[in-house]
Amino acid sequence: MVDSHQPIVISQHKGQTSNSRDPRLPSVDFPLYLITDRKLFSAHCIMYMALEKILEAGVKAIQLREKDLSVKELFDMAVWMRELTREYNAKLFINDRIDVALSVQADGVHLGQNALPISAARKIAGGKLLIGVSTHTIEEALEAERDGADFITIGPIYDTPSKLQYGPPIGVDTLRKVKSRVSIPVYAIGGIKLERVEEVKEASANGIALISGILAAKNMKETTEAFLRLLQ
Ligand code: TZP
Repeated sequence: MVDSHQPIVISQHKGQTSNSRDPRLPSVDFPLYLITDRKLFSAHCIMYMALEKILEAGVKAIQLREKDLSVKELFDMAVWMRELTREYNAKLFINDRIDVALSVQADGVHLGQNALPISAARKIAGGKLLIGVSTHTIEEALEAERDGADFITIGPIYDTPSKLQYGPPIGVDTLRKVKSRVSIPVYAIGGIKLERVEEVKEASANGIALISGILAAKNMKETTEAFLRLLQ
């Protein structure tokens, strides 16, 4: 099969621990990576209020992931989220849309498997954006590192209604294998609740990424604090 991306591939950007990592990029230093899902809230303003509580509790990285919004709606939400995250000195990532990420001066873009290739995203973003990549298999994880991702999420580790389309959970053994084969930071994702943090830590994850573990919790602030304590 002809690789239609070949002509625009730029020089390889090595991963987080490589010497050739762009020095302009901030470090990937957050243990907890919160991902939005506005459908868990009755209105946008309720989600912003919840996010403020979560930021108050100490979350230092949020990914705006609202795949079904128009680009205009996503941009408006991203502007809000940039103000909010900046106030709490937290990093903001935008899912897939590098144009939106650059236009609101987000800290990074998070690419799904159907997004722009990492090399193209790097070409556009230069040293302005961290690049996170969603992976679901060992092969995807290796490829993301090879192509220059700054960090990856791998999952779903456990069963989660949030991601049924990726089939059965891959389990902590796959997480452990990925950790032994890549050197960029790896975030475990999918069905992670408080009682599973220990197991994920034992499998050497650098951190966890989640939606419902916090956004569907009764007390989001206390739950966030509990996650952060366990991740210390
Ligand atoms: N990627 C793999 S699983 C998942 C994503 C975005 C959903 C995670 O949601 P939850 O509610 O934390 O299981």
